[in-house]
Amino acid sequence: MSQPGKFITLEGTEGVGKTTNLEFIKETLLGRGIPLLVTREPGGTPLAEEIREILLAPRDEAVSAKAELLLIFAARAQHIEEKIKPALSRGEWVLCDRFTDATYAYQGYGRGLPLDVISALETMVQGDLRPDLTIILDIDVEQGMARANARGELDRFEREKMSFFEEVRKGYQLRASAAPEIYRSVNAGQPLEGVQNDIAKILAGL
Ligand code: T5A
Repeated sequence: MSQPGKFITLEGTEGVGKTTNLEFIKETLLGRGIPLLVTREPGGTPLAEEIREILLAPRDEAVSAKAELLLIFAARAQHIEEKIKPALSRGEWVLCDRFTDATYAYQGYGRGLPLDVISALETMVQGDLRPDLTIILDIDVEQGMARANARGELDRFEREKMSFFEEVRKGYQLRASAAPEIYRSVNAGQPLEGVQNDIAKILAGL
């Protein structure tokens, strides 16, 4: 999609430090005078945030992987129409905490749903909207989960088995290696200063 503003997404498995580094990216871009909208998925608008609550709440009823996938794309459709597209057309850059790569990684590689179904929904919901840059924070799954556990109560996704997150991580790595012109992978297992130095170099290149 040709748009005046750039669309940047941040991805990774649990406890990888997205929230921490999102703030760093935001400060770096604002420091350069770039008009910026910071948002997240699932969520980003009141309706999409309600869907997020449904998705993340631990519950006794098993959640069908297909229901999960459709809820995620329902939230995304709302988010794109109401928030992301208007910001890009105003010339703002959009920095989004997770986007469709998370769907490929979690619902595709993690849950085992067909990637071509996800791709069809992606086309229906997004048209030709795709990120200009996706930074994938990569970390050993156990190290990431140790960080997530230390933070407190776990949401419905964080209660999954380690093998689930190994698949999710593999999914991110496969997507990153298939399109190196869009994806940049950062070793998130190193001390924060090192992570942020690597991110700063990527942003400078942009
Ligand atoms: N989901 C989402 C899907 O299944 N499909 C989809 O399509 C989408 C969009 C919620 C869930 O939704 C699922 C995936 C998710 O499970 P979320 O809230 O973005 O999405 O996911 P979380 O991974 O839970 O995100 P968080 O923001 O809660 O965690 P972060 O960002 O990974 O981690 P953060 O920054 O809070 O850091 C964790 C801890 O580590 C420390 C921090 O201080 C913090 O205490 N830390 C470090 N410590 C040492 N060294 C470093 N380098 C550190 N970096 C951070």
